[in-house]
Amino acid sequence: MSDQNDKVNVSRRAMLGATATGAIAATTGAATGLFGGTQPAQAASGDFAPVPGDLDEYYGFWSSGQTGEMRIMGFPSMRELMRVPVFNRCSATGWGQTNESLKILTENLMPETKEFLAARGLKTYDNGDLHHPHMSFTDGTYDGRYLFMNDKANTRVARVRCDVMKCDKVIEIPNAGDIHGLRPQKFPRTGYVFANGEHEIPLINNGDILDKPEEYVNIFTAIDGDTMEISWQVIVSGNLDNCDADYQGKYAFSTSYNSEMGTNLAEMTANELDHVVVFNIAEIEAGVAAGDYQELNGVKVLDGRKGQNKNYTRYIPIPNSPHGVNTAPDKKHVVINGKLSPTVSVIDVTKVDALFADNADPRSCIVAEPELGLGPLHTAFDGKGNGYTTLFLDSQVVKWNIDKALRAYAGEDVDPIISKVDVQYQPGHNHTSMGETAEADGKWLVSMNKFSKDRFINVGPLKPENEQLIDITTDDMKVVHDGPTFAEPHDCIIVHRSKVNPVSVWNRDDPMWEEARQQAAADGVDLEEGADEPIRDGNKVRVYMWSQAPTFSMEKFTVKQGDEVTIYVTNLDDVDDVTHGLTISNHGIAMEVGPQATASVTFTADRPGVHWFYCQWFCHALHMEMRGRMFVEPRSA
Ligand code: K7E
Ligand code: CUA
Repeated sequence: MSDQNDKVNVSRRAMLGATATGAIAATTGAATGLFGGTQPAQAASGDFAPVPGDLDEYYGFWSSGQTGEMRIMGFPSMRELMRVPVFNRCSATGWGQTNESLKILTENLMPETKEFLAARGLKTYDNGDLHHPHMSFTDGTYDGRYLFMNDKANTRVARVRCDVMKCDKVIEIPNAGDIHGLRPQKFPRTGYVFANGEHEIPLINNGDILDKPEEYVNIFTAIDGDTMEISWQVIVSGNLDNCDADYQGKYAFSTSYNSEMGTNLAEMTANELDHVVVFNIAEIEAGVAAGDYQELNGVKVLDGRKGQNKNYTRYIPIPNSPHGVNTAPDKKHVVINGKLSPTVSVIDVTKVDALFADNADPRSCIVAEPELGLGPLHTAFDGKGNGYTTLFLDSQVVKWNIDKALRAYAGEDVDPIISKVDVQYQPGHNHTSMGETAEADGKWLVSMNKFSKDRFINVGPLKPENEQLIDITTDDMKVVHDGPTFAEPHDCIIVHRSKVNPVSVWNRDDPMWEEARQQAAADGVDLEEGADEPIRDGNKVRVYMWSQAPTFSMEKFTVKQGDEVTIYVTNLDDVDDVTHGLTISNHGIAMEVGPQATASVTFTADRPGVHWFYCQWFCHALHMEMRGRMFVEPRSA
């Protein structure tokens, strides 16, 4: 451990120590260091090893935090297979630059956002903070249609199509402040995608209210997963962190670590008890139908704050600053992870009805509250009645039995903890194979650790994180693999490969390039035939090319300085793996063109001279020769 690391640890310890409750202090004692425990020897298991040519049993869909993309991993080998740009700008694929991607990224931005960006010469944001990727459900399990994900940085939610593994919708969420927790409805289907606004802001955030936190609110949003339109929003008391839905289709649950509505650390952590908000979906839908809402930025906003005497929400007190919410595959229990409290709180969803129907004591639905260790953040499940909870401060994962926790809470002398394993280090999310569905299979757990510390050779001050693969088929969990990752996967899901069936070649009728199709038709051009010469329309010039390894249909074309040029490339190759690209030298332009896809890019040709365009996806023995010239005639000529 270097001095520098020691300093980081000390300041983190001091920070958390200063805010910890008495409950934590009592259980930590002096013995538990932040990096306590010894490292286990690496188990020699052949199961996970990436044998060349072997295919993985699962898809892992990984977030990437502040990188803004989604990643596809082979699991359990933990080989990174693909990066899917979503909120980020991608140099390889042209995401954020092609007309097709810009349409998706801009069509659902609010008018004032577009104005704000335009003033800075931007069409869309080129950063994002993607925390939570989740697949659409049908009847309590993954259905392979879509993946949904949040952008905490710029208050957006996106959808990725699982047939082509490309993003097809990005929406900005009005009224809410910075979307964090996101989960799809599990039953009967998705259905709704629930999204939590984490950061408190005025409901109408136009500058009239500034430093008056008492007038700030937080917003819970339900999005229609089929149309990606916002169905409704609910104003809540306190902030919103993570959420999950039940298997009955009745409720969604969101944690609030800032029930205090504080604006600094001391205020946010002041109360011993924060809460979980329960959203009653049928009651909210009835409220919408009855017109009990205000319309703000085109969205129906209901008031679910405490003291409204409405049946939209209930607030369940939970010990200090709860973070993760995880619904168990038994379809009955929801685990709330305490973070500053060493406990998790287990909700029985069948007891939640009484909170709404009879105004029962909100805590009456809590059926267990086992003390598991320091800094519980997230819980995963094996489908065999056990939970696996990450302990951030202890740098451990704890395996515990739900039934034993219920019995202990009822007064029986039984210890719910089965075993603990050290992880390296500081775990946040964890996830089990199929673990957030009714088909949790209890084979694998991945622990997503925020620090890698001494696990890899030094790459400078910015270190990778470390994701550890854990065999959970036996009671003692075995760490079998370390996997470094770049900034910063928060969360992942592990989906059996039978649930996902992507295509290898695009369908020519795909809606992705509908605008290109329409423009070509207007120009009398068949996208697959291309045009021999650029088509001029005032100072707008359209170039239609096809690509087929190793040639483009045009070896040269001429435009005039100042022209607004759009180049359409249709890839006629229709075999797996033969992706082409189009890069225009010294223009900052590059895009991917998948097999049978059409892609387009628009730019102003303002550099007179000879500029080569070339294919940047290695496609053929003569890939280097796959290039042509763009002549830009000077304005004076
Ligand atoms: Cu990092 Cu899910 Cu954003 Cu917990 S969240 S760790
Ligand atoms: Cu086409 Cu390289």
